[in-house]
Amino acid sequence: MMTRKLPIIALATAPGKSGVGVIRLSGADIPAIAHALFKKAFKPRQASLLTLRDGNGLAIDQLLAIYFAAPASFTGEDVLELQCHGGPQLLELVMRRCLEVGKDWGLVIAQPGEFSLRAYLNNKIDLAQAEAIADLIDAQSEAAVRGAAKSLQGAFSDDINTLIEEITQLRILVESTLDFPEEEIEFLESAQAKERLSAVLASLRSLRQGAKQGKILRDGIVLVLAGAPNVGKSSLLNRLAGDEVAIVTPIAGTTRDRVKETICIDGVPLHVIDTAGLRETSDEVEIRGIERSWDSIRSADLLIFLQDSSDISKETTDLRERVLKEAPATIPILEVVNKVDLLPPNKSLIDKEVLYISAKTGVGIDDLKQKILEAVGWGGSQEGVLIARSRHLDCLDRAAEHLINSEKLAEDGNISLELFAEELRLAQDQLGQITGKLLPDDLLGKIFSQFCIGK
Ligand SMILES: Nc1nc2c(ncn2[C@@H]2O[C@H](COP(=O)(O)OP(=O)(O)O)[C@@H](O)[C@H]2O)c(=O)[nH]1
Ligand SMILES: [Mg+2]
Repeated sequence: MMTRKLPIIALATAPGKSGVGVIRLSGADIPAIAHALFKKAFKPRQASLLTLRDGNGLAIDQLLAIYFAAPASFTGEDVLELQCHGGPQLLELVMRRCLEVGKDWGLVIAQPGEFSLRAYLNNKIDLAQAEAIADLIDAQSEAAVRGAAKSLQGAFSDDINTLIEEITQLRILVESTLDFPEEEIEFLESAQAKERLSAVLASLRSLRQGAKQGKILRDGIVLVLAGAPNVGKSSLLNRLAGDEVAIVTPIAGTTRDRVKETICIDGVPLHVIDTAGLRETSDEVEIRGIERSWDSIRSADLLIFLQDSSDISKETTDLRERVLKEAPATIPILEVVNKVDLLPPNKSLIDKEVLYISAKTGVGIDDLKQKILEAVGWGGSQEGVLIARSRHLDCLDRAAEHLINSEKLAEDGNISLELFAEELRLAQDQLGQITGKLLPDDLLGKIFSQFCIGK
């Protein structure tokens, strides 16, 4: 069913100067608005070179206009696309003129994500695809672009739908047996319900693994560099970034505020935060900086605790304990010893748990990069990775829980088929939330409001 909605308008391209700026209109009465704007009837999918005039007949811009008739458009509604020249003032005037002319038909400025929302409501794309559009635009690396493009084409949704279909088949079997309670146990055996259930659970787990990789590609990883002053945190950031991002001096307390830089290792975005060295101090500014260091440690996805090879003293041992205590319990922590170039050449580096590097010479840095990727669970391959969000991971986890519950029920000799069927249904609901087939209303608003205007 198509929903007939008031017309909306928005700038579809980024604000600022550019060769071309695109303004899109979508909704009911678009042909009438287009006619009022240009005194011309449009044929669908044909570009027309036209002059847009203001109320006094003065030209505003010469532009290309393309009309798409519903349902063959991005939103599934009638759409008018205006390819104007890309000046901010000019685009503002075009918008104003359209709103003035479209007022009689209720033309309003679109809400963030409203074009995509309409496309979703009109079944042009499912929810995972709508999210993939936003992720494609926000993608921070080539791998993220490829993952989002695949999801947009429906690869992620297809996987989800296959799982839903398998669960549906199982439910049909179970529910058709509900009327014959004496045959319940035999049913489970004859229908190989347990085997089929384990197969579904295995596919779900492998999908979850791929989605976790996709989430890493989409959001990146917050990597915090922490340690005492002067151990070489800023030098390590610069080495990882391949650039002089942070100031490095031999003076302890040089870094007073967080320095943040996003780098990519094998296509994985890492938001590296260099922090002020942790120590007791009476310097007001440094105290603030150190408070921020602790805040960063508490919100890290991955922590590097850096020490100086020449100074593994009692204080750093105490500091290490404190840092380990403050960091979130679930995150990986890499213990790294810097400045190995200062060690005598015959000194053996015994501690297997510790990584030895030199931010100055670059020794051990490639190894450290690999350890970083391993620590965050990056599988090493971008093949087949589909972009995903925490929302998707949560749904997959809840679906797995319900499938595990039904597995447990199937283990039980006195299985209740009603409960078994109910757990399957709940698992299916969770999967349906990913593609938006079964979605609480409030969630829909939340998801699309995170889009920017014009999408
Ligand atoms: N020899 C040597 N010196 C280093 C190394 N890394 C950093 N330094 C020096 O140690 C001092 C403090 O470095 P910095 O990065 O500012 O440390 P931070 O206070 O932890 O940020 C500077 O003089 C750096 O040049 C290293 O790997 N080897
Ligand atoms: Mg520093």
